[in-house]
Amino acid sequence: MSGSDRSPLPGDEDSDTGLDYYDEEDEMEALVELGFSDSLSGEVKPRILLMGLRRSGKSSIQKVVFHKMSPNETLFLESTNKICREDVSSSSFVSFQIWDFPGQIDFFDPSFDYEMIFRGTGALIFVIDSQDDYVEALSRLHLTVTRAYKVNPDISFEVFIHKVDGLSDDHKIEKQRDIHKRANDDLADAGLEKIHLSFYLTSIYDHSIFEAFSKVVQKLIPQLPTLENLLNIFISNSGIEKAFLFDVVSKIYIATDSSPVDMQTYELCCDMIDVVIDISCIYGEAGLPYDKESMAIIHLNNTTVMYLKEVTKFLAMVCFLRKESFERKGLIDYNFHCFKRAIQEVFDVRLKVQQNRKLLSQRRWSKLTSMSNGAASNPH
Ligand SMILES: Nc1nc2c(ncn2[C@@H]2O[C@H](COP(=O)(O)OP(=O)(O)O)[C@@H](O)[C@H]2O)c(=O)[nH]1
Ligand SMILES: [Mg+2]
Repeated sequence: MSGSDRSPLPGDEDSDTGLDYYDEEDEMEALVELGFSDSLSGEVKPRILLMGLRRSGKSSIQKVVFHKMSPNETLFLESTNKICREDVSSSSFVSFQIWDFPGQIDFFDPSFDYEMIFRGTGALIFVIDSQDDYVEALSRLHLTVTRAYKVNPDISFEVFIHKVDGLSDDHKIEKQRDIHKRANDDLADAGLEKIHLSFYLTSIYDHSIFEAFSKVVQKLIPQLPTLENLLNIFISNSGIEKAFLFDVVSKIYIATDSSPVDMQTYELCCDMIDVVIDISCIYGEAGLPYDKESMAIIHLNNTTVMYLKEVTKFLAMVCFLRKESFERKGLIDYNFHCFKRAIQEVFDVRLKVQQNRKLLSQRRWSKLTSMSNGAASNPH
C-alpha cells in the first residue's frame, strides 16, 4: 500500500516504522486471508491483539519487544488513536500480525467490526496496569473476553499484569492472586468457567515481557511439539544441559527442550544475543550482522559454557553445557548439523501446507466473487 492512497491519519506517529493501519483495503485482504474459514487463517498468519485500557502500556510493549525501543523512550510515546497493525514475519515459525488497539474501542460502535477481527485472532493479550486501580480494567477484560469467546472460542486469552517493576515480590504475588481470582469469579458468575485465562507478571524494564511474549507466541506454533522433540534429542545426544531456539531480532524463544526454564538462564541468552549482534555491528564486515557464519562461545566462571550457533537466517540456537562436555565439540557440531537439517525439513513441510492453503482459499474466494457477480448481473 503506498502512502498516497492511504487516508490521512491524525497523529500518524508510526508511519516511519513500517506499521500499517487497518482500513478497507486491509479488511478486504483479511477476508481473502480468512478464506471464509477460521482455522485456515489461524494457521496462515495468526493475529495477536493487544488490548486494555488507555495508558496500560500496550504500545510500549510492542515497541520494546519488536522495535528495540529502550524502555525509557516509551515515556514519550503518544497515545494510539486507531488500530495499528504490524506484520512480524521474521521466521517461518514466528509469523504473525500484532494489532495494537487504542484504549477506548467501543464494542457498541457499529463501525467497529469486532467479529471480523476476533475471527482471525490467535491470541488476545489484555494488558492491566498493576500500578493503577484495576477495577475498570477487570470489567473491560470481562467484556472483551466474553465477546471474543462468542465469536471465536479458540482464541488463547493472555492477561499481562503489567508495570510490576514498581512492586515488591510479595506485592506482585498478591496482585496476581487478586486479579486472577476476580477475573475468574466474574467469568464463573456469567457461567463461563470454561474460558481459560493465563496470567503473566510483566514489565518492559526487565526480561519478563520477552518471556511472556515467548510463551504467547509458542502457543501459536503448531509445530512446537516437533521442535521440542528435536531439541530433546539433540541435547541428550550431545551432553548439553539446556537449549533454546531464539528468534534473534525479537529475542523471543520459540522453543526449548522439555526441562524447566529459569529466568536467569533466559536473561543470559538474551544478553549473549545482544553481545553477538552488537560486536558484529561495530567490528564486523559491512553487511548483515547475523549470517551463516554467526557463532559465539562464552565460558562463564562457574564451569558452564554458552554456545550460540546460526540455525536459519532469523533463528539461533543457544545452549548451556558443562566445560567437560564442550571438549566433545566435534560431536556437538555434528549433531547440530543433523538438527539443522531436521529443522529445515519442518520448515519445508510447513511452507508447502501454507501454499496449498493459500491456493485453496484464493480459489474459494474467486469462486465466491464470480458467483456473486453472476447473481448481480442476473437477478432471476
Ligand atoms: N513503570 C512502567 N511503566 C511502563 C511500562 N510499560 C509502559 N509504561 C509506561 O506507561 C505509559 C503508557 O504507555 P503506552 O504504551 O502509551 O500505553 P497504551 O495507551 O496502552 O498504548 C508510558 O509512559 C510508558 O512509559 C512498564 O512496564 N513499567
Ligand atoms: Mg497505545
